[in-house]
Amino acid sequence: MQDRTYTAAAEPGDDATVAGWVHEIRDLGGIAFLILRDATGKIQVKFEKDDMDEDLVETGLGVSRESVVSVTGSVEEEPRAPTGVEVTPETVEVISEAEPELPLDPSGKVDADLSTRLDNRTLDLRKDEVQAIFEIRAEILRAVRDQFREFRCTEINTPKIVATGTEGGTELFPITYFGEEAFMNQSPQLFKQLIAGSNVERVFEIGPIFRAEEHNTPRHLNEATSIDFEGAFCNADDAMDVAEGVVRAAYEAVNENCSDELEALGLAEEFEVPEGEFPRLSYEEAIERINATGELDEQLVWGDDLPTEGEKALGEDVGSHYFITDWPSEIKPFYIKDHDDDEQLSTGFDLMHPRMELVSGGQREHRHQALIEGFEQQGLDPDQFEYYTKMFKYGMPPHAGFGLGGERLIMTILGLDNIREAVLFPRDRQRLSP
Ligand code: ATP
Ligand code: AMO
Repeated sequence: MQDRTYTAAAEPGDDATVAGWVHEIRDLGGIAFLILRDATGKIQVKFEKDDMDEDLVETGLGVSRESVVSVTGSVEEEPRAPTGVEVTPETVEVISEAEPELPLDPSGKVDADLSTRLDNRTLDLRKDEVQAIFEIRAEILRAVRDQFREFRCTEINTPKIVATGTEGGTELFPITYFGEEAFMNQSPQLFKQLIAGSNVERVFEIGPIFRAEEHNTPRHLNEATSIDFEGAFCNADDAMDVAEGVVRAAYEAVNENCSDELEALGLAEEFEVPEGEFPRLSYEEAIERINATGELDEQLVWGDDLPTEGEKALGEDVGSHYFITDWPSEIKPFYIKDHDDDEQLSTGFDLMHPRMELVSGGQREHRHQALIEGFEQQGLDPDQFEYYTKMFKYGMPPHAGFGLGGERLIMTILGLDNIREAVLFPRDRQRLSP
């Protein structure tokens, strides 16, 4: 809109046109105020009824809440106004009138449940604290990108329509691709490895992954944003360093650049960047510590996957982010390399936030023959993956990488109760639109 001034930029002495949504109308009798809201904040528009054109007063004060209006007038200093300035209007134009009955109250005075909020995201996003989540999300993704660039990584985009799954056969969404069976990708895993094996060497991708998760939990989505890294000539320790660097960069960026948003979320006082290095516990130490907490009915034995209650107990015990390394080979996928001196033990690792898993990664099996055997051990047909395995015959360096759940990162940084709050239009078992 030409010559429009953002509310936050309106200065005393200006003649300005501000445009936005009618946040509130406060009628005190002889004087009344329209509070106008835009992306940058709110501004007070003053109507002194006796001194103003009747039509102007009627238009400005007769409009329903959440209508879109444009106000032209003079900006003056006014210490009693919420932002210290107010506009005395010369013209008020109603651009788009809102129905008086709203499905959700953007002023936040009436609480709405998450489902109503997600059904009416446009109205929901008019709340400061919801807008703040998505401003912070954008800042986190920016910081993550910058950090990968500092690690000399190249950003890539890999296909989302694929021929094979990688993360276990039951969680694929099948689609039809010109009469052929295809799937929505679960992870850029194989593609990022294929590129790390070229002399691009270090890559990252921020993109959607699709998983037909059966469970409906506060930390699973059916479409999530995966932050992936893969680096040639890296081992698991190197990949852990990168994961730690990226997570820390996200916290630092929020701390440095999002003070208004943290304020809107009521987190300004308590927000902290994690201190010190994230401890690295072996899987064996992890199960011993979980067993020692006494929180589980049954003791874990070597080879068990960690149950959610176990992760929770360990998270409370450690009290910070931590890695779990050296998982049993059997519970890690075919592309994870085993230790050379112990094939029961993999180089796979997870990065945990005390509340949940954030990252999985590891060093990859780069030896062609061992990779083929890995497929067979997991009951997969290596022929189906030939497009991938054949590149391991033409010079594949040792390499390592990880996948970091973007929404889980945002959710844990901001202490959100439900992962759906970190996505504009979440996909879950009940929700396919909007
Ligand atoms: P009435 O007497 O019929 O309520 P009025 O025109 O006399 O209306 P004021 O007495 O000037 O209104 O103000 C009413 C209230 O609005 C007071 O509490 C005053 O502090 C507040 N007020 C007045 N002007 C402003 C302003 N520009 N910004 C914020 N508050 C204001
Ligand atoms: P994994 O399957 O553990 O590993 O996924 C990596 C991370 O992605 C996030 N995540 C999810 N977030 C929300 N909803 C989901 N349904 C969901 N599924 C996964 C989690 C998880 O830690 N290819 C490997 C990574 C690698 O080795 O590079 C992989 O996909 O935060």
